[in-house]
Amino acid sequence: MSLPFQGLSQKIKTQFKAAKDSNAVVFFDSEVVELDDADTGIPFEVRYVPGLAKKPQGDGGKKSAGEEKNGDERPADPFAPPYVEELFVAEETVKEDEDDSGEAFVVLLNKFCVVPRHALLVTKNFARQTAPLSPLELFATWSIIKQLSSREKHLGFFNCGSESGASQPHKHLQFMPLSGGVVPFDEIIDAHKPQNRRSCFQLPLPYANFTALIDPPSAASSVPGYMGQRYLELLDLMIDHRRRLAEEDPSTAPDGGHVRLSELSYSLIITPTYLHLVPRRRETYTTERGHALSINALGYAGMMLVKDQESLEDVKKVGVLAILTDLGFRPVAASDTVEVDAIL
Ligand code: B4P
Repeated sequence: MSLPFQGLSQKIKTQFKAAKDSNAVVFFDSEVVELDDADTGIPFEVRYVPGLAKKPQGDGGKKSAGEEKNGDERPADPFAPPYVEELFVAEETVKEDEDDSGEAFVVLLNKFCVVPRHALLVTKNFARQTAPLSPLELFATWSIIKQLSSREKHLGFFNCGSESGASQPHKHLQFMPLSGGVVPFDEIIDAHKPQNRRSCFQLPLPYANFTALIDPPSAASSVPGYMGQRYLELLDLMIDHRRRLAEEDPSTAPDGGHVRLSELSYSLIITPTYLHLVPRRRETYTTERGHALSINALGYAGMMLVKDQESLEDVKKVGVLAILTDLGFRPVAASDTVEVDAIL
């Protein structure tokens, strides 16, 4: 069995060029500022995108801002068929094995694009963005990132929950090429990987975070189950962390006192070699001069986005790590390595 979405790299390239030329993709010019963190050595980058300040909030963009509505005034779902032809790249039903009916996915270009060839994997049928990822969703995303990265390094991400920065409720994962060829977190993750590569681990950072290395089995049919298992281990650590945090500090307990997965927000980063999950306390950071910065999973991959010059100056002053810390939860475990032996 081969990996799904073969030949995607060329399709995205061709489609992106045509969509940009026809203005089906709204492309925003940007400038990248490197902001290395002195203590951790993480080479954070801040992308300054002045044009995005003019993008209407909540624009699903299927037609123009707010133009297309359902009868009940909900904005239309931009990831539901029929697809905008210029943004459509590929469609495939991904299966675990030949007997499996599988799950259908569509790859679309990101309509509001800051990095060329930023694309989305969306479920063909509506699924909620707050639902946990299925093994096939993870497998499809990981397969795409792995294939695309053989030409140009790519990163995948998933914004889950009300505090994660997600603005679309239809389930979607995103992937984009890395302009610098590295994820700012690659080095610190490599430096702290445990001897037992099966153990999930926490990086020594001021906010809770959990990483699982990916060493997939050689048989492609076993990869979905393997990916699902690694992800479940991270979810398990996140739930356990929230429970222990609430025991220590009841003010951090979710409403109603019970930790429910469907109510937790988190940022998930997916690369060919690891999954990195950060539980989210808040979506938005307010800068010294009162600008609201919505930080999605890319922030926790070390790539932050600002839409105005004052915010850029404020981020430089306070530092990216301080912002990520403010929007995450404090870590509970004293040790930087957490053993997970439970099979969920
Ligand atoms: P979500 O999971 O809902 O949220 P998001 O990535 O944070 O993007 P958001 O929509 O909140 O935009 P923002 O101004 O913060 O993702 C939905 C995705 O669907 C987005 O990529 C969106 O652009 C895309 N989309 C919406 N309508 C669409 C349509 N009709 N057809 C196809 N795609 C559609 O950020 C603007 C952009 O900058 C986003 O793409 C975001 O991912 C990206 N970005 C954020 N931080 C970045 C960084 N550090 N570097 C590069 N890009 C960055």
